Amino acid sequence: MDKRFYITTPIYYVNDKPHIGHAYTTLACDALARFQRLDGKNVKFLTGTDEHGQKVEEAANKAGIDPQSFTDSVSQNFQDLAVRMNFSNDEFIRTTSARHKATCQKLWNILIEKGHIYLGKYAGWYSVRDEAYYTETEIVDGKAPTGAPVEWVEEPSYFFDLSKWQDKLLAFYEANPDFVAPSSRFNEIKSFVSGGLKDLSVSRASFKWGVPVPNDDDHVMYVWLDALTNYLTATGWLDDDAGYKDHWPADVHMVGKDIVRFHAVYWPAFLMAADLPLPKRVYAHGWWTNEGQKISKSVGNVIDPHALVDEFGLDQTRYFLLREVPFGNDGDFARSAMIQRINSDLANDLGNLSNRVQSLIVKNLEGVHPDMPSAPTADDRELLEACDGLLSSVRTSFSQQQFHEGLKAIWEVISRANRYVDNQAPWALKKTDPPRMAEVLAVLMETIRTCAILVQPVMPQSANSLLDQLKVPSDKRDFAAIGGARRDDLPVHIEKPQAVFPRFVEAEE
Ligand code: ME8
Repeated sequence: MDKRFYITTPIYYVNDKPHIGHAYTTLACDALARFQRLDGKNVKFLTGTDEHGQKVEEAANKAGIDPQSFTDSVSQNFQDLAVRMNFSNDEFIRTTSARHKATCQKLWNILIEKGHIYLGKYAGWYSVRDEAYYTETEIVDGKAPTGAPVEWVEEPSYFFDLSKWQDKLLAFYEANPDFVAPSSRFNEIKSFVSGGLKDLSVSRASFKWGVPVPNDDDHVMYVWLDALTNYLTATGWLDDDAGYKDHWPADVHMVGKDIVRFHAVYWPAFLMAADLPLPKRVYAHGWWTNEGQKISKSVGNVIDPHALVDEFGLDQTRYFLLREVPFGNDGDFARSAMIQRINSDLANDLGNLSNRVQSLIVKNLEGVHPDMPSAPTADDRELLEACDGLLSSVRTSFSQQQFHEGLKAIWEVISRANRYVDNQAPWALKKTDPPRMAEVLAVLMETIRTCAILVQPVMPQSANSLLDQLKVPSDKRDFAAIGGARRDDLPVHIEKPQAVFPRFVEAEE
């Protein structure tokens, strides 16, 4: 098994505060990074901020602050969010760092040496909001296809010979059918590339806030060449150190659907041109709307992730975002759906199950963890087999970034356990058959232990509280601890449980 795993988020523009969309992408990466660590991989999880370009320069000007101080403060908001959301990124990269700038210049020099960059003149449309060039045919009613305003730009520019990479890109897509997911996004990319590629302007000469082009003070690099290179910077490619060889190519670049073209066309073309290995996968997730409406500053309906955590709780928010919407689809944030998930999936299905079972053990067995049945019944076996099969199905779902499917599979076992507890009625067995009651509680404890281990990537704090209650030692919480052979090492004595997943009650008006 390949033991290393490198996952990246987009680096976010520091023109504004982070919102739910930014939190969502990084959360998905965090869940996957945590999953892979628990599954025995050596993980590198990178996030950071994209601090150059005209959009950031304009935002700084508007705030009346020099761009560096402005980016320092806005980048800090993203770093604070990562702490607040309990993201486990190994590194937070900033594109204004000296090391990153030097890495961009190294890549640039290689592309120059290999003859893939030449000086010319750009005349065409540019959207500052998208930091993207658009052709005449892409303009709709005087706007970018994304709806962003465009301006006419004419300036000297360096170009990357993107047009020469069409066939190689198509051949690469053909040979790597999992390179872009979901497949609908991959089809869009293939048809875009099949339609022909124009050389790409990779420098700007009308402002200064960017990585200087080597040997030409009049130009700064196009912000996307600079930004994409962050994935290499973080590996130590600049100094060719061991980290680079250990971690490149990336296993997953997680992005939103708005920026898949940059990651699935431009980035592989730059890398091929520099003779560097290509990332294994680009996953483009969908967009969140708020109660059915597009999220936008002008509508005033931007969802602040801090506010969600304040009101609903951290793990509740994390669970909702990954469970509610099939990953890859667009999703709508509805308060009622959030409350439903908290009260039904978390408080009732998992929280009550675990409280009920532990309380019965405390009450009826003096807190002593019962032994597994020596001769399990068909019902016992059915539930235990469902538990033991769970890791492999959740692993498949997570490795395809289908987080909602993985969570659904866990909750199917939790529902099964709830049916089992009702059918077996351990509270009644207390009077009629105490040894059988103990067996039933042992099977249920095993189910709760398995599910608690498996929900750690999505709800790390709550899962830990649950595993603390079950007295599972901290070195027995990884995925190697799941399954038949491992359940016998279980601890001995538990105490009266506290609710880990409280119900959400709407505050009185
Ligand atoms: O594009 N729903 O940065 P950015 C879901 N700097 N995700 C959303 C979202 C929404 N409503 N809004 C934003 C950039 N996102 C570049 C990236 S990478 C080398 C450079 C998420 O600040 C989603 O992941 O505009 C999207 O791709 C990203 O934020 C865009 O962030």
